[in-house]
Formats: sequence, structure tokens, C-alpha cells
Amino acid sequence: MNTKTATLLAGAVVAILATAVLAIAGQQAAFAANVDITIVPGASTKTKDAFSPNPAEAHVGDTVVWTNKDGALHTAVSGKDNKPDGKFGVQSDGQTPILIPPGKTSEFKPTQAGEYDYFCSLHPAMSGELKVS
Ligand SMILES: [Cu+2]
Repeated sequence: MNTKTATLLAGAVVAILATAVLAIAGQQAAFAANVDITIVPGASTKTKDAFSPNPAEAHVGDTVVWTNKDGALHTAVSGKDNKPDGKFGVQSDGQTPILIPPGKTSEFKPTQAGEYDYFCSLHPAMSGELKVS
């Protein structure tokens, strides 16, 4: 084997390894998905149909993203009956809702499986459920 052949072979091995590493990295990225929930137009006067899909399903490690497609301010606060339980949708004090202006988003990355109820603190009839497995 001359030097030129050896260099070409080494280059080919590096290219194959790089491709394998990229493929593995791509697969790992695919495991954590975005789960999109829409706050639908006219949500202020809706109930369980204010959020779509409802219930929504996610896995631990996913990023759940609420997008406000209505023209009014809304929130997506974990808890039930207008009582925040502090799991998501509130500021670090555990009570103050995070506002989602029209066209904006709010995110939650679940770290534990479970069924999470949530609601809009400005329109408590708006209620949803997030199932995390
Ligand atoms: Cu609302």
C-alpha cells in the first residue's frame, strides 16, 4: 500500500465514522419531541375545546408548547378548579400565572409521567389535560 492509498483509506474511515456519529446524534434528537397544543381562536368562551388537542399526550423529556392563536391573553396553568398546583404555567412563586399573549408560546418539559390537569387562570372554564408517559 503506498502513502496515497493509505491517506485515501484513512479519509474514508473518518468519513464513515463521522456519518455514524451524526446518525446516532440524529436518533437521540428524535426521541425528545415537541408536543404542540393550540389555544384556539375564540378560546375565551370555550371550555375543553379551548385547547387542541385535548387531552394531549407527551413523553418525559418532550417539550410541550402551548401556542396562543387567539386574539386575547391566556394562560396554561397546571392544577384544577382555578387552583394552581405549581407544576407548570406559573412563575417561581408557584402561584403567579405566566401570561401567553396572542401569537406567543409557553413551554413545559415534563420530568415525571402522570396526568396533568391545567386551565386558563383568566378564563377558568378553559380546561385541558396533558398525559405524560
Ligand atoms: Cu384564557
